[in-house]
Amino acid sequence: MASSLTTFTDEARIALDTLSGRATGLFSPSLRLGVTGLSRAGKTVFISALVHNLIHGGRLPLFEAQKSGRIARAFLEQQPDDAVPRFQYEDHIAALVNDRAWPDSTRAISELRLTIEYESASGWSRMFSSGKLSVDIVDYPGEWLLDLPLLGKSFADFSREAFEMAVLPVREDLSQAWRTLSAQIDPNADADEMSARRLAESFAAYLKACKLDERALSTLPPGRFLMPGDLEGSPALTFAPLAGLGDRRPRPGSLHAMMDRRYEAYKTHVVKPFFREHITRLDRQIVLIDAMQALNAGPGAMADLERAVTEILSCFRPGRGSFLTDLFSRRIDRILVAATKADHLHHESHDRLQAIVRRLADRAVARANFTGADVDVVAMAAMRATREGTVKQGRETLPVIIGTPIAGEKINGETFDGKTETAIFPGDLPENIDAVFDISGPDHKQDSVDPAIRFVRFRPPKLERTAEGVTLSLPHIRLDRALQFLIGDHLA
Ligand SMILES: Nc1nc2c(ncn2[C@@H]2O[C@H](COP(=O)(O)OP(=O)(O)OP(=O)(O)O)[C@@H](O)[C@H]2O)c(=O)[nH]1
Ligand SMILES: [Mg+2]
Repeated sequence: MASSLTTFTDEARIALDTLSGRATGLFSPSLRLGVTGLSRAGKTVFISALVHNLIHGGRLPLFEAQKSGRIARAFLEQQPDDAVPRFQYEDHIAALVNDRAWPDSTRAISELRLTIEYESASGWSRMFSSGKLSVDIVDYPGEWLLDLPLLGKSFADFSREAFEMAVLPVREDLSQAWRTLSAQIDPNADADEMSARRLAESFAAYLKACKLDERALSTLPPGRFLMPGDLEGSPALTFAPLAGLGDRRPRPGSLHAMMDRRYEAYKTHVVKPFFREHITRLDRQIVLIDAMQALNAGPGAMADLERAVTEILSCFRPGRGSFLTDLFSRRIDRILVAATKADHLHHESHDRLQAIVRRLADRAVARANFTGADVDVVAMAAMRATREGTVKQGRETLPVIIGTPIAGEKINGETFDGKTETAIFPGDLPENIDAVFDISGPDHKQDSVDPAIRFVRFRPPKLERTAEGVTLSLPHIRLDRALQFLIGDHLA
């Protein structure tokens, strides 16, 4: 009797907490926005530009609340999660604005709370809402997300797939050293730390080589082998797939048993907590992709990118029967797949880039075990590093983009010094989208076919300043469209 009474009061208290939590939520609603993408996709620049444009009232004509003057102010507040590193907004903006340098690579998760005070468009909503929305922006590596499918795989499955992927033509040479080492080691031999470490290091070196390869291969798990965060060197990261395991159960004390246990530890202590604590709490998600780099590298790289996007999408809204479904506490209802760096193309090609991303996303949605979220696409530049112009060549007038290439960048044998503004004819994206995806067509890097687009990296733009020395808003392409899709409806 007594114990059931305690249970009752506990439950009541929890229910009450939830209720009051809801009530506070009502007065200051929050929206968790996940920002992901493989490394160098443009996450840090996107978040910095988004926050700067909102705080400083940047030019955002497609962001309805801003355009109609309903945003009173936007400001940074303390983030709700004390254990997650803060997104270092001020440092990134200082690099972009003062040094005209791109921010450093960020290798782990971070978070920032941006609060927007606004006036509702309708009188009805004005009466019932606080006119305040906190957006919790969470930046995390896409590589970590690609680990989620591991939750449904045994060590034997993981090993088999790793070896299958390793002998694909695009990876065969890169995986050679690891496969050779692996062939010399007997999984059934006694466990020994040195063999485990040598295998793990060799396997990680192969994954890193894929990442650096100019064929722009996207990523294979485990993601922490590429982005260890603070786990570098821990036993949960000291494992590697083993060859020829079949369905054999590991002999206790063997290398096989040791690797199997560490793989399971990786899932339990790394993958699952990350998914539960971060992914399942998201409301909205943007997936940034570096389509420019993949396009430049050819259809093989596009296919690889498509595979990565498929896997990423299937993690967000797992369909019925997926082992991931049970873990979700909230539902992501909108996902934006965004190709950044559109400022490398003349605006005439922006719609083509967007059409290519749409095709990629559609195919990924169709293939992923995925239900129920709105997926939209955009070709954008979070920070526009170029302007447009024309150059006369004989009788022809060519559309060009003008910017300052980063020191050391090369085009047609010319090396840039990082100071000189240069006009570049970027080339056009093909009108026929199929060509971009056609794996049987020429792969630019393998044949010596000229790439469709010429790709140099530019420095961030020189910003105009007012007479008082205040920098004007950061230039962008379609950042406002992205914002409208991601948070616009919450400010209606
Ligand atoms: N021209 C142009 N370049 C961009 C833009 N966004 C990102 N870049 C380039 O892409 C690089 C990577 O951008 P980041 O924002 O640091 O990418 P990230 O996804 O945070 O990368 P990691 O932190 O390494 O995972 C930058 O250093 C720039 O060279 C953009 O809008 N325009
Ligand atoms: Mg980053």
